[in-house]
Amino acid sequence: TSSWSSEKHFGGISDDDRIFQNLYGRHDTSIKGALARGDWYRTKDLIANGSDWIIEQVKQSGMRGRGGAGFPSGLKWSFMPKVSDGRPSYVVINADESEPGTCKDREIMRHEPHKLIEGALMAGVGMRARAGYIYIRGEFVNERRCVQRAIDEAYAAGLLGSNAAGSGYSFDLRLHQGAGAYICGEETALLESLEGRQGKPRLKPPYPASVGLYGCPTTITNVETVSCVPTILRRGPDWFSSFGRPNNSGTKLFCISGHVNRPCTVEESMSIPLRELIERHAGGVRGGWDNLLAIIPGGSSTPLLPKAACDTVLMDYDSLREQQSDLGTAAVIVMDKSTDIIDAIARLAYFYKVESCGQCTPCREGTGWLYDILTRLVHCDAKMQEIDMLAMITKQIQGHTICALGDAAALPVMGLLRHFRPEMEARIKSASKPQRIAAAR
Ligand code: L3W
Ligand code: SF4
Repeated sequence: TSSWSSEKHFGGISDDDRIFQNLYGRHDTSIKGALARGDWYRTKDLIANGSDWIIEQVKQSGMRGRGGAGFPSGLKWSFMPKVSDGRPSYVVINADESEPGTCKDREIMRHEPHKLIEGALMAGVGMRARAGYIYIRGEFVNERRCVQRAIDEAYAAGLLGSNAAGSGYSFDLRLHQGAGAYICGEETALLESLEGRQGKPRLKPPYPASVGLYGCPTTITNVETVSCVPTILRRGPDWFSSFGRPNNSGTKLFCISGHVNRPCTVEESMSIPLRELIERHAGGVRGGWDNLLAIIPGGSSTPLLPKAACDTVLMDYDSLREQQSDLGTAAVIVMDKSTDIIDAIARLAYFYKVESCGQCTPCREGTGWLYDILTRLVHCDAKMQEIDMLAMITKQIQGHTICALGDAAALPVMGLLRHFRPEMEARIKSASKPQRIAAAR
């Protein structure tokens, strides 16, 4: 089923190899504690190696963007202009973490904010940016306080602003709070929102590296991605790429929720087997592995996997794509046999319907149709031909919209059709009503 070698072991990294030493906030989160853990250590010397060196190190590490798309980070950052045409360049940190199941960036902002800020400075120098903005999710009130406190501490210590960290480089960092819209996590909607308009995605190209914030070259990059950079520069790209498989390198934060004994967010090696991840860190599936029904492996936008696939799949881009799913944000949502799987996917369809910005007809109308049909199915009120209609709607949405939200709405339904069609047909044939009816709506 998968191309991985059973002789190679990808899981169980040592504490020393964890980038996020204070992920659970057991130690001092202030600058004093951060300095004691090695943050901001000889930052000036690392910056002195120059912009090209920073980007090259990130490229060599093989790190892929941790916000969901998995685009190679060093390559993306290298799209920024090396010589200014008169416009300033900006780096924007996407802290709008809203993907259902995803709760990793918030742990960094709560407990390791100095990794984020030091990483923002290094990314800023690498991309020759004059300033950085952190766009934080509206609901993250406590996280905003944590990050703002850390920014204030960094300014007071001379680590940001003119001559940041004694490097001779000037870099300002500002925090901006969103208003609670999922779509503002899409990079161009985020820019619109940052500029003071409604968060509606822009057509790409032009990509933000050419025309971004205020019409200037901009790179939008995820909190976890940026926060890994100081450690990559200190320990070297080879250290980072020694974890996981080629094309899937590094350590990674995984968020494990749902029907497990101990839900958690944990840093592990990329390519760890999914089963090992759950059993080692989340106390296993409630009622044992045999009680597993399905898992959404990478946040709500990634298609679910039935138990048989979960037995063997590795938690990386390539292995999950072989199973027609994706690593996404590495948010693992576990569902045991007590789950009404149709109801669960109907609930996600409701989320995308509500969060669609409404610009594109296939997304605006299609997300509503997906939700309506799935809801009828949950209530045993659907007709058999509506199952094919669901499939048709997903095809009409996918690839026909301005941004990835349309695809994200279609993919979970496609996963349901792929793996649970017999259950959908049985629901229609069944005369009895289901026990559980979507309570949250
Ligand atoms: C210059 C090119 N830049 C691509 C850049 C592009 C962007 C990045 C990835 O995210 C994913 C989706 C879900 N020249 C370029 C270029 N770029 N080609 O590379 O781009 P792309 O288009 O592959 O993806 P995207 O639209 O940035 C969509 C996932 O996000 N998702 C999850 C969201 C998660 C959260 C959260 O809570 N953290 O919101 C939702 O759809 O998996 O694959 O920077 O500019 N030729
Ligand atoms: Fe808006 Fe949906 Fe179109 Fe994205 S795909 S721009 S969310 S209507």
